[in-house]
Amino acid sequence: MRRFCSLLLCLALVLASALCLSGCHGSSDPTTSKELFVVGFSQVGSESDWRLANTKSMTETFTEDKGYELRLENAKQQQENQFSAIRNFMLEGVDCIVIAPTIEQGWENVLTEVKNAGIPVIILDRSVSVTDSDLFLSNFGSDFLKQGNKSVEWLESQVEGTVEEGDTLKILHLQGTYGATAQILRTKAIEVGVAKHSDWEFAGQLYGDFTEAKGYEVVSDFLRTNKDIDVLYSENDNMTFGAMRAFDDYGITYGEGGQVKIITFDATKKALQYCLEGKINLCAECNPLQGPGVEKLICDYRDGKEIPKHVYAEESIFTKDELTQEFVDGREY
Ligand code: GZL
Repeated sequence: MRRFCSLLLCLALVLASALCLSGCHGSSDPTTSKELFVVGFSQVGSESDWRLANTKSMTETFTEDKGYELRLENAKQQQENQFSAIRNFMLEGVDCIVIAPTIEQGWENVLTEVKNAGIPVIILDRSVSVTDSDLFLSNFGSDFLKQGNKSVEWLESQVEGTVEEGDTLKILHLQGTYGATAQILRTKAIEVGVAKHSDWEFAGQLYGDFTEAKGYEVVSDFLRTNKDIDVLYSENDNMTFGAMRAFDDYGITYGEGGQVKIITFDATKKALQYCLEGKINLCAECNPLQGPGVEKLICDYRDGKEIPKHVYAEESIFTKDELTQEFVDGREY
């Protein structure tokens, strides 16, 4: 009997050390860990070039040869679809759930269910508004307020002393999905800027839902009755591309030397190319290449390391002066 217990103890020690050594399957030799680490990923949708690049970054990171199975669910920008996907992930018993939330509100119940199921959650890109921050491991995303503030500071530097006495700087504001962190904080930055400058005003604040089609639709409708615009502040590149088409329809010039200065967010390759060509004045970068950062959080979690509650991507703003064709051609998204 004693020999049997000793054997059991040895087996337990061997198993424990094997588990410690395996660490994160992403870094271990997949041939030694037959079991794949299953990641359930609830993605906002496929509304923009940024989103497609974000999804690509995740699918290229969580691959089977690195020991992962990625289960991707596209919510088509509907939060209810995310709730269904997340509850299915729970029933399937995934090892981790990654959520790119459509909007900030409404997450308490489903995240509490996931927590009670003992499944770790990482919030990606935007944020969730919950009272208990233990409902998720970490939020890997962007500092949207910083993006907005840097853009407003640039606008201040461009227009200071140029607005004639008694006139105002007329800003057309294209907003993304209402309630999304990117919309909330990019809107906050420009609204604070308008409140700070008595000679700035909104020509209009239009809902573009982060899509090119909606951006074209609402700006075209607006231009039917109002063409007195000095600045377009557009909360993502795809809405900007739609607005540019609408400006073209009405013969309104934009960019360098044009009637309308264009500020846009994401800094996708297409927007940077327009910036290099002088058609867009400022691109505020929002980095979608978040897969590797999410994998590191998962690896650290599985290795028992401390996980930061917020991780922000490094981002810049670009004008024509900072760009070269080589730089734009070399961009990943
Ligand atoms: C920003 C992201 C936004 C992008 C849009 O991190 O949430 O959603 O700016 C995308 O292009 O639709």
